[in-house]
Amino acid sequence: MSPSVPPLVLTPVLAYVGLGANLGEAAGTVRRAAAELAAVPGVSGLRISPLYGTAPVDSSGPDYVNAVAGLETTLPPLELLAALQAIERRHGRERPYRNAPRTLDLDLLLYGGQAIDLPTLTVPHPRMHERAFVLRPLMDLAPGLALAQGGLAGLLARCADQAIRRLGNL
Ligand code: PH2
Ligand code: MG
Ligand code: MG
Repeated sequence: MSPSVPPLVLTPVLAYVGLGANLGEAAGTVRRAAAELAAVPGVSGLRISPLYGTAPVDSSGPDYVNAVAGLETTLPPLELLAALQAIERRHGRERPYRNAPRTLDLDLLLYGGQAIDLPTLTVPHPRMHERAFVLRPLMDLAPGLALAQGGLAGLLARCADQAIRRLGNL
């Protein structure tokens, strides 16, 4: 008899993804991107925050539409990143220069409690703690969450100069 191989069961990781768009039909793009992300093999239980209209931060062009998605995933971080970039490309994302206006930006914000420091991926996202367009929708999904820099409400209070308004539920 051959030795039995135990079934490989991967424990899903709770990850958060930031969605942003400020070119084209931004709200529709964010909605479609969330649906595409929910359908990625290895992703389940996606929850999406309300959509927010936000003034560009260190960026230019029209106001952004932003949201945050929480999901369970069995994909390793770089595979999840590759899936996000594939969705960005499908929506015509171009990268002419840093922080250029974009049809779609999908940022891996948090991957469980892991700290990742690779040439192509830094998690937690290095600027998320100072951006209302991330903190506000993240608070809708995970009000009790704390980052290394502090709780979401306290961090958000420090971003009072960043214009943000709720557009409605997805
Ligand atoms: N993304 C950036 C830079 N600035 N500003 C807003 N309001 N929303 C964004 O998603 C955003 C930004 C870089 O990815
Ligand atoms: Mg970004
Ligand atoms: Mg990005």
